[in-house]
Amino acid sequence: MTDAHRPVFEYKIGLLAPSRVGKSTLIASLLKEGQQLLNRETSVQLTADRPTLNRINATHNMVTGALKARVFEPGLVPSTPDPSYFRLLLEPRGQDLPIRFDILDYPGAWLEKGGNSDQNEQKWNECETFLSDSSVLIVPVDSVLLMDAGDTHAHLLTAHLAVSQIEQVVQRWAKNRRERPGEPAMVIFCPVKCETYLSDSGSLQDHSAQLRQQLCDQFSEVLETIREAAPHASVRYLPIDTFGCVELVSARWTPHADSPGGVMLMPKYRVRPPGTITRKGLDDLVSLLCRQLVEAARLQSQRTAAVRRVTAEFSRRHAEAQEGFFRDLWLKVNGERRRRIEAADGDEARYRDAEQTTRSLFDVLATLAERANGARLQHLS
Ligand SMILES: Nc1nc2c(ncn2[C@@H]2O[C@H](COP(=O)(O)OP(=O)(O)OP(=O)(O)O)[C@@H](O)[C@H]2O)c(=O)[nH]1
Ligand SMILES: [Mg+2]
Repeated sequence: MTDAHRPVFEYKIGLLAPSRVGKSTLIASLLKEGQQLLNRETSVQLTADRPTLNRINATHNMVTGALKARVFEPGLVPSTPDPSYFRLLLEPRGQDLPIRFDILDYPGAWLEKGGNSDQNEQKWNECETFLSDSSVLIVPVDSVLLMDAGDTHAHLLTAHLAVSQIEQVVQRWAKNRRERPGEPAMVIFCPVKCETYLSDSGSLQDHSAQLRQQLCDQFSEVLETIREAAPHASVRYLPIDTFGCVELVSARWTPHADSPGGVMLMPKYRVRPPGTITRKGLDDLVSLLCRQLVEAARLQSQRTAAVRRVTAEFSRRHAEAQEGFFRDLWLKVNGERRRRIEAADGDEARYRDAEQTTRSLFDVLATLAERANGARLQHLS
């Protein structure tokens, strides 16, 4: 979106996952990791507004405190009660060129049950609109469900992963993206809680291929929907450890009235000493998001510059047009010629501003591109 004089770059990032998968934890970790990574390695900084910081710090303190005390309960972070927006700003240092991205967090139960109640239905509709308008969709997937559901409960997996509900939102998103081909379109499947399955997290066994295969099998319809409805969309796979220092001890199905089949898979974790968070994959997620959104901003700025160039050329021609001796004299006397020249100068300055913005964004992109991706980040199509 661009106002008449100043570029405003705003993007939406949607998360798609049922309850208790790890959306809120992922958002909190994203800012923490983003600040560390970008502030350390690039000329770009990531900031957040005060309410966003407060919420993120609250989640972070709760989790780090528990890990230090070597306690890790799945119910540690309370379920999100209401939708909330996290506002992050990506700013090239020393330049007034903010790129804003809004991330929506909402109670995952609403995705499962379309708002869960009559009074929440309207709020859920707003969430759905945000999700379908998002430039990037992140789909966090519970790795324990993928890998440790067991044969007797395998038939419940699709329902517990909310595949059909995710597919519905993705379908609407893909249609929107197809109608706006100049805008970014990316879906990132992020298995979370995968510390136990990947050897780079300290696990003794490497189940990375199995994890990816399970995800592709379970989400095959969603992948197909994206391929058909938005073939230009980029689809990535990136397993993420938001804590890294925990290890699955057991996962048991326990009775739970509200869940599909009346049961829920309850994981039990052990904290690996010294209980310090060692995130994996989040640095790649931050880089990927930043690159995608800065590139989108650059293209947007380039389009603005192209439009402004045409306007500036037209204004200049209009300002300098010879319209005959008496008419030219009249234009000079009544000040119209001067007004036209001033308008042409203004249009030219706006064109140069847009050109400068495009160049600056290109420089930012070059800095971000210097960072090599980790081995976890893969293409899914
Ligand atoms: N082991 C492990 N646990 C995680 C990870 N991410 C989240 N969790 C835990 O999973 C539980 C649910 O995380 P939340 O972030 O609250 O999940 P949510 O998707 O926001 O849930 P709702 O708010 O109900 O929609 C919490 O106890 C987290 O500590 C991860 O990468 N690894
Ligand atoms: Mg939540």
